[in-house]
Amino acid sequence: MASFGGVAVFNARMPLNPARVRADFPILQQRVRGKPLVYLDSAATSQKPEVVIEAMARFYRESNANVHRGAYKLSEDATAMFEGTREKVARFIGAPSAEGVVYVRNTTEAVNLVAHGWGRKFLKAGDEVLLTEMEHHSNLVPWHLLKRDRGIVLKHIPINDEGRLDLSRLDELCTMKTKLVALCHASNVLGTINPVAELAAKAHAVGALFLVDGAQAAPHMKVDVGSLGCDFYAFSAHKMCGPTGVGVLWTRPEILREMDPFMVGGETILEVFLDHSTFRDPPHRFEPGTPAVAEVAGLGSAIDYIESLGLDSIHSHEESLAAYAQQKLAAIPGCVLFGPRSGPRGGVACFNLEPIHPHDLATCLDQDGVCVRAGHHCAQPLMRRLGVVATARASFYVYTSTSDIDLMVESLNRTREFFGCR
Ligand code: C6P
Repeated sequence: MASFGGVAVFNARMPLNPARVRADFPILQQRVRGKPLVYLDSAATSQKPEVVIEAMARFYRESNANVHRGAYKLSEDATAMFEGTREKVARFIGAPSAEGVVYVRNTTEAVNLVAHGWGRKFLKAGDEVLLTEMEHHSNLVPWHLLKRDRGIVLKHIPINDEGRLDLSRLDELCTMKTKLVALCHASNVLGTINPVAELAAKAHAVGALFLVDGAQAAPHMKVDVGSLGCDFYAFSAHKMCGPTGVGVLWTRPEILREMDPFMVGGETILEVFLDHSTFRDPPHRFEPGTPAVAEVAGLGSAIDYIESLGLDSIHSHEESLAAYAQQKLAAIPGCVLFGPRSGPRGGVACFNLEPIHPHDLATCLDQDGVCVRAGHHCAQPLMRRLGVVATARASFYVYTSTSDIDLMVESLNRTREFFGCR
């Protein structure tokens, strides 16, 4: 919880004060090459507030034990925290119960779990999976393997030049042959926020299930899987102030009960004989081996922290930052911006500064303590659609301020001078 003198200072309706929020993040207090750290790569991973770091350290100092195994108090306490956090996660995404909440390592593992546990069991040759042109590789490659192994057909909703989904051919693309529609809630490259509820209704109208990759949405806006109409919702703790190594796949329990486990062994089973085994009910059937217990403690603390700031406040803070960044970047000669310039969007500004290669840009910005990502952002098909091999990307979170963006822009201008750009 963000607190000053132990008192919570933000709520859902208050605008964020990034300078105060920044004080909660020990890593942001440091200087890099003698300059204040300007961290603009939160879409890759967010920084962690002291409360989250402390929750994990406290778990190891005071409560460390394996879960679901020990008949002693330490293990019972660890199990209570682990299962209590599962309920907190369910509340966080508006799920009616914790039964559908499976702890995984990250969003990538979550999508793979759906492809293996549901796709391999229920999809057959000729069945169609509808994706989009703006997907992260995590929501493309698992389906490529099912195309290879099961003969499923992949279709893709194109994007328009603004960087939003072009839904004009949706009736052609989403038909009775479609068994799953799977897309990102928010793009990690364009910042586009997709019309998830509308697409869920369309998917369900043709009898398809609906998967949402929420990696770039759950940390930044209020998610309600019920009103969005999701059957699967995936996200990673490390992008929402939590630790690496834990993520969530939420699945509508009726579907989860029918899915096959993807990895099996200890924890997933009811009874094991020498030649066969029987499996536990969800969610435990899908959580093999010793889980990331301390990381789950960190995830619980991260949810408390971002809820104390207010998801609505976080979203409007980032929307204003994105608009500010686009305006400042557009004023730099040679700057090409990608992604929607108006309407709902997330806290991402993707750009190139011609003729400088984005990797060179990122290296020069680093000299000024400014961290941005450069590359294809694990979205190669989208890069091809944009006609580039790579871009630079600045991405924002609760601790980002307009002065961080100003420092990036100053550094970009110095970089232009260094490269002799006119
Ligand atoms: N995008 C980025 O810099 P993992 O790595 O499993 O926690 O998240 C994968 C993932 C899935 N979907 C979307 C939309 C994402 O943005 C990401 C992660 C990072 O953009 C790392 S490539």
